[in-house]
Amino acid sequence: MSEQDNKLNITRRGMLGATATGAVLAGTGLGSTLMTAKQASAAANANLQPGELDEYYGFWSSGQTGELRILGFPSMRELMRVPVFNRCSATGWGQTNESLKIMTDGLLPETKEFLAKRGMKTYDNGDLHHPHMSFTDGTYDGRYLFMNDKANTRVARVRCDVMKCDKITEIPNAKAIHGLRPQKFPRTGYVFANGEDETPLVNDGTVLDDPSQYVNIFTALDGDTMEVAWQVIVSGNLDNTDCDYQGKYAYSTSYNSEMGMNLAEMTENELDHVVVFNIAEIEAGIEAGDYQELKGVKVLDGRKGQNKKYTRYIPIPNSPHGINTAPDGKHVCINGKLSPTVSIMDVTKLDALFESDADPRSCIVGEPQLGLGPLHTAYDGQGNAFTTLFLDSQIVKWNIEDAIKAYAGEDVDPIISKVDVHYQPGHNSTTMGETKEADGKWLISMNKFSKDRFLNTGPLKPENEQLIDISTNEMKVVHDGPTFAEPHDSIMVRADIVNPVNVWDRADVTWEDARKQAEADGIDLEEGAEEPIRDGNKVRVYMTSQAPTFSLEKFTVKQGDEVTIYVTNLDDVDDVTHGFCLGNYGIAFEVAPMATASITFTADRPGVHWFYCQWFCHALHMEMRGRMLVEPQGA
Ligand code: RUQ
Ligand code: CUA
Repeated sequence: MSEQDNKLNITRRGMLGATATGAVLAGTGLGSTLMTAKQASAAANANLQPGELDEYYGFWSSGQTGELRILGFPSMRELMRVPVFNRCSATGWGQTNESLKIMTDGLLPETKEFLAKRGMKTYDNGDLHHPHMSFTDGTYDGRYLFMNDKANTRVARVRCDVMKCDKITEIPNAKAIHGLRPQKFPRTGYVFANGEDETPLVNDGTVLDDPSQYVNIFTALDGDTMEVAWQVIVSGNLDNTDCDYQGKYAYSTSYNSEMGMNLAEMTENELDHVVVFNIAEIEAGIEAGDYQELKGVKVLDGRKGQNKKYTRYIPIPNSPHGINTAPDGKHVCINGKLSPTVSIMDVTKLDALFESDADPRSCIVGEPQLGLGPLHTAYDGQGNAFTTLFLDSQIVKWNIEDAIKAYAGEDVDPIISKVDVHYQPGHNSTTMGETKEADGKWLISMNKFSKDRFLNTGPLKPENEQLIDISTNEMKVVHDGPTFAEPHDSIMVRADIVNPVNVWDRADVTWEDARKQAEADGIDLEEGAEEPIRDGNKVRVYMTSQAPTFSLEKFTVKQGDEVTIYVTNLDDVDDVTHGFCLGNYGIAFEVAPMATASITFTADRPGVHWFYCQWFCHALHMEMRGRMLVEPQGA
């Protein structure tokens, strides 16, 4: 954004009767009587009438549940759960051949071996913190969503056309992928991912207590292929990450610059840092061969004291957490966590750090004191920032330019207003707030505790996500939304950007393996086969579904056969999803309109076994069933 635009924003903000007045009004409680017509109408459209559609899609993480959630926003109605790192009983995710291929293809060979010894094909848990959409030219483009798994060091991608996960990549060399952001400009491009836990560079069990051999790893994936593009070794634990609107830099907060192994050691220093990654220099370093190859990845050394142009370390008060680039394309807020401050970094001053070795703190242009426990900052696109205060249980609205002026010595208070939230907020997000199209309408405060806000559910309580109208200076909580474990982060995307299909395309790659196998068997997936195809002790059953019947009402296999069942849903109709559930075999999966899904299992229980459609599809849904006969061995 140009200087001029900034001035315009200040003027507009001035006209809304901002800063000092706003703070005074909020302080005296008078602000609450000043609900404008605009605010009243904004609050109204959070309560949609039956049949009305939301203005935004909300994409929610689910923490240790391991799935992605889709909400209608601002109504906060949960629309869908997309299984990613977890096992899903409804859809068969983690059980069908198609989902297992996605879940296992990107695992490291050593992980596959480790899991196989435990009788597992893939992990069935994950810890999904940060969902973010792909960008083109600084705003969401509706192609993909990317997300991290802190528990098992993976990054996943969800296709926005069908809202299903299509790639999961385990990140080698790093441990515990936490912060994650897609490149904003010119497009995604890279997906940046932080390794949070430090481990010995060669982690073979021979090193425990020698901190000098521990490293942390920053990873860039190629968002198109989901392969690791390069990695950089850094000093300190990487926490959250973001990148600029110019395509030049990514940056990560880093705590534990001490590389300590316990709490006392980790919080010893007064200053931790933000690591700035120079993308062009890193690409040049790879070109020049300045890397070591570790587990098939080109790894550059960007540690402190290496004096390479790959990284710079900017001192920031103790243990910074969230890092968020403002829609002005210029400022980045680094949230203090243990410090009551947010440090404002000016990205236009980063070139000097790399070119002339300027003082690393020279890019810090503001450091307002906002309250206790600042964790994450969101934006309204009008020059204002909204920061969560974990310890104060508040959101603080403040003005970026005023904070910069105050840092330069002017007598201005950047704080506009504060609102209480219930309780202990972590992330917050605003509508379109992490893009250059931030629109300043809504903010969600994602609170870690709900205590007394809902009917008691026993010792385990839901979290509480509070919808806040930010269309005026006086922020107003308009809705409480309880959620199950444990959304960390969310994005709100204008509905016109997201355009999923209603029916699968038969040419989709998801069931490519099934199509090839059918071709080899001389079968058309859309027709199915009247009899199972036998190939030694491997048996393949091809059936179709069309409400309210499966094409096979019965089939026979032998005890001990390895059976693969393919179901192709021929219902070319919106919302006519069928399912396939094989009783007492622990098998169930979804087959959406025009999709193929399959499963492979050993038929080791003799007898008659009913299979049924487990997705309500028709008045005769209960009758949509059939039998598998497993003949006993030796019969
Ligand atoms: S982090 S509560 Cu996992 Cu996003 Cu800040
Ligand atoms: Cu098909 Cu229920």
